[in-house]
Amino acid sequence: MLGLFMSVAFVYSQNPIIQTHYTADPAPMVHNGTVYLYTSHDEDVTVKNFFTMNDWRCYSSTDMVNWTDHGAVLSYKTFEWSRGDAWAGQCIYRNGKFYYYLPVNMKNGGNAIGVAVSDSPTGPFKDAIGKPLLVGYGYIDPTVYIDDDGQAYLYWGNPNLWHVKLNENMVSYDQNYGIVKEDLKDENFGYRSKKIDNRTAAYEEGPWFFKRNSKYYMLYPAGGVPEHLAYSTSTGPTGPWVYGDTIMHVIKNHGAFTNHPGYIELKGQPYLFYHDAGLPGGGGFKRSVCIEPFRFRADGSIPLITPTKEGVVKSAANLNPFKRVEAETIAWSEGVKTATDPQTGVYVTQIHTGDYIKVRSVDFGKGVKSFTANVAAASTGGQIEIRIGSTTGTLLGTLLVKPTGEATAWKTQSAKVSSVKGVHDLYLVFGGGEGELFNFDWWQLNN
Ligand code: FUB
Repeated sequence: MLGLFMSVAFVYSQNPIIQTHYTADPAPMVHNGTVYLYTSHDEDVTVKNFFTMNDWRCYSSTDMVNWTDHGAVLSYKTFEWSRGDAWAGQCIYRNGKFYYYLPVNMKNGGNAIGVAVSDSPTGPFKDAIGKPLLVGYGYIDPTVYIDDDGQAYLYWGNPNLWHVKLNENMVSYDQNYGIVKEDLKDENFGYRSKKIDNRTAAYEEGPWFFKRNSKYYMLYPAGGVPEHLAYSTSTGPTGPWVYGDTIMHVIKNHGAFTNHPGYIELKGQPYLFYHDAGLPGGGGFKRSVCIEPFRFRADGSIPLITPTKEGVVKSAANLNPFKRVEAETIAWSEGVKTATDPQTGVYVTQIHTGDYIKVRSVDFGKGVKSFTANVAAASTGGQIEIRIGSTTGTLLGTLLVKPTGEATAWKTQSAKVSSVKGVHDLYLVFGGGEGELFNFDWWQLNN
């Protein structure tokens, strides 16, 4: 009954955009037309009623509605000098490498920012310098931006806001320029109505720095907790900052007392990324990333953005189902989780009867003849119904998933499907007996 209620409630949902894990602190990056979304990760089991965060995950999309899970791309253990607390970071591309700036706690308990590097946006990442890049109390939540003249800036901090000029190698900073601390005044970072700990201005943490049309923007959670999102602008990369306005009010759902902004523009459409606690079981330590498209005003100011369940309504591209589509490419799912296997990478698991995956804007072209899936089932097996429009929409065909002997003994299996043309939302609806049915690696349609 609860399942039925959830299905009805979520038919039109796109937010939160990831349903297989709790995700927080979105850090989107556009690289060669693909959006890579880096997130921190709230564990399913919260320890000592506090942030329980061990690794960072990556998802990608070319259409802003279907997100492919690349799994955990690094953990706090990547930094040998860290003891945990994998909080909010940001990744950026320069000179053929991806630099990922991440806050963790050191083995002695102090805050530090590390930098990891990879040749690929989806990792593996390794510690770039084998030691912290920056160490200091409140040194969390780094945001990085490379200006048009090639100078890179790293801002960070709670409850203060600091910045450095990164050197071109991206793994050290200009020691002569030093570490600059902002003077947090109301006119720069908003009026703080909740006066705690001698904090001034509304700025709290989680800055997101970018430039658009020669204006520099700083988005940030503000006000103390529960946090709203606000922004400031500047004519230069190092200020002076002028307070803009609130861009998202406090989200009143299930106690997400933090928020965290991320921003990209794709195909001329600006998107605000943030987090709430909107998944079942969600809360302050079980958050979920969401997206809202928006428009800047003509003067470059940012309007108030309302958090919605619909999120991105118009996909930025159609999905081609005639080449391998990862099962973990998902617009919406219920019941399933993802896991990683050394042979096949990320796959969909914990599949039970009634669970489903929705894939949006699938272009069936001039028609389709069969459906192939790479699956593994220790003993039980089950079935995948291939439907369009909804979980009870037109049934194109059913793949009977036969046991393959082991939970990760992958085999392709196929079924005939009745033809359909044009663009549709595809639903893969799972069925069978009791318990876990099978694991699911990828699928494709054949014509
Ligand atoms: O996710 C842990 C912390 O909560 C982040 O570092 C902050 O920005 C807040 O979202």
